[in-house]
Amino acid sequence: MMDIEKLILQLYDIQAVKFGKFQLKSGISSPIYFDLRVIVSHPTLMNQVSSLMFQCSRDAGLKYDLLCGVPYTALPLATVISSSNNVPMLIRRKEAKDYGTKQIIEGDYKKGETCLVIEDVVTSGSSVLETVEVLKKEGLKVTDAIVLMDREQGGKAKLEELGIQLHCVCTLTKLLDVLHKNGKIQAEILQDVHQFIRENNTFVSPEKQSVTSAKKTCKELSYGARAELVDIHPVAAKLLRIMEKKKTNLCLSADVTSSKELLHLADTLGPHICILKTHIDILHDFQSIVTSELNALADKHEFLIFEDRKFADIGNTVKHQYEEGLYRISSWSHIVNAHVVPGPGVVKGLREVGLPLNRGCLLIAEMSSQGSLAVGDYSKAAVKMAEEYSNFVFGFISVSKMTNNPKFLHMTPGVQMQLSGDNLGQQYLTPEEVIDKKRSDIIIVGRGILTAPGRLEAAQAYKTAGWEAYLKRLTKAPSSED
Ligand code: S5P
Repeated sequence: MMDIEKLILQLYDIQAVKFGKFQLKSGISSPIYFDLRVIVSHPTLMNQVSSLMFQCSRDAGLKYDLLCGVPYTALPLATVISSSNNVPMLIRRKEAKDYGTKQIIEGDYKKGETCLVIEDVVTSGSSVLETVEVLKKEGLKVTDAIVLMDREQGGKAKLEELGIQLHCVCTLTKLLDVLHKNGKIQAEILQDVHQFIRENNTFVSPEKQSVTSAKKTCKELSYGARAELVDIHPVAAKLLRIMEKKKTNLCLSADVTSSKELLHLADTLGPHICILKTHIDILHDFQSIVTSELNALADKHEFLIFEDRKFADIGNTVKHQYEEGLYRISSWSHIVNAHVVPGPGVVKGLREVGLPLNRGCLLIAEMSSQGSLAVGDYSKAAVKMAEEYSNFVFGFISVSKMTNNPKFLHMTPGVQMQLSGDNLGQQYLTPEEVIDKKRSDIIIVGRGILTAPGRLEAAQAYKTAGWEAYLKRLTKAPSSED
């Protein structure tokens, strides 16, 4: 069998490990990057890696009935281990096609059987954990995971705390030593990577948490930094840049019924907002000129337009509702939103129209109104759907932060500084509660501004309150993303 040193040199040769400047999923810039997907193009190496991983499980004396790879990179690794060693395997689907009804685990198993998890790289351990949770939900026992490369950034400790032993074929320290010894990387790179690993440990044990939280160096990303993430949606990037530049996280909910008043609001409050949200169907005097004038004002004052249409029908219907009819929403509105109740078809239908026009969509994960049914598993399904369709969906309407993935934006309605609700079920939170405590990104304010004696002054006050809450959050919140 191949030794670890040879394995490391081969991984380097096929560029499965790279040095430079790479943006990770969390937005953090890393001097090292693993792309172990390329192993599939090197079958001999694939066999060798798989046999090293199997050997690792033997050395640890593990007993298990089944294997399951963390999708997707570890799937072929698990397959080779399974077929070469005659161990049955399971496939975990990353996304159940229609929520709730489709099997999330494929393959035969009995409740109470033990499943070994296979993974390619571990950073914080959260991807392994996700698979562990799914397996456990199906009644399987999971106590161990085998990983090819441990980045030594806290994943092992986190998994251990949750009852999963992580066994690794290779550590980052070993990899760096071998590459340096063989003249593949210079001392400077070696130091850089070591420093990065030291400073970016993702795991803090509960006992240490209170001591270290005060001196954590790893802060939450600013709006501006999030705009530069490699996988950010173009509409989200534009919006985040506007927010950073204009120092505003205020979306005006311009719920007025006259076109003249709507355009006046857009022109006078435009300098203070990042988004103007419309309900175009409440205008009693709609004409298509209104939307072209709105677009001109959006360019003039640099804000985006969000038609709050809340699409909620089958894909084919919403496609027509978005593109055609009296309002031709897709032609002028940068952002729209949709309920997830019809299932993914609603997003697919909207995406067919919106994607070619560079539009973006928000999913309604939670609602501000009393007795809302958008809670629990429903809200979680909205997050999954957003992840699956993230080339079109870039965020959520929600009361609080739904995901730590910084590429998704959270927008929260039901914001007022004075009242706690209205007589029709609306419930209000203050800008500080929404941005600082609930960690949402954008406050959506309607009547808090529209019914104020001075709309301009009120908009300025909400802008300031929202921005101050954001600055407060930035200075204190550590990042918990993978
Ligand atoms: O859950 C929600 C989602 C939305 S988009 N609750 C809401 O209130 N909204 C919208 O936000 C609602 O349609 C309205 O346009 C705005 C809130 O208005 P306000 O006057 O209560 O601030």
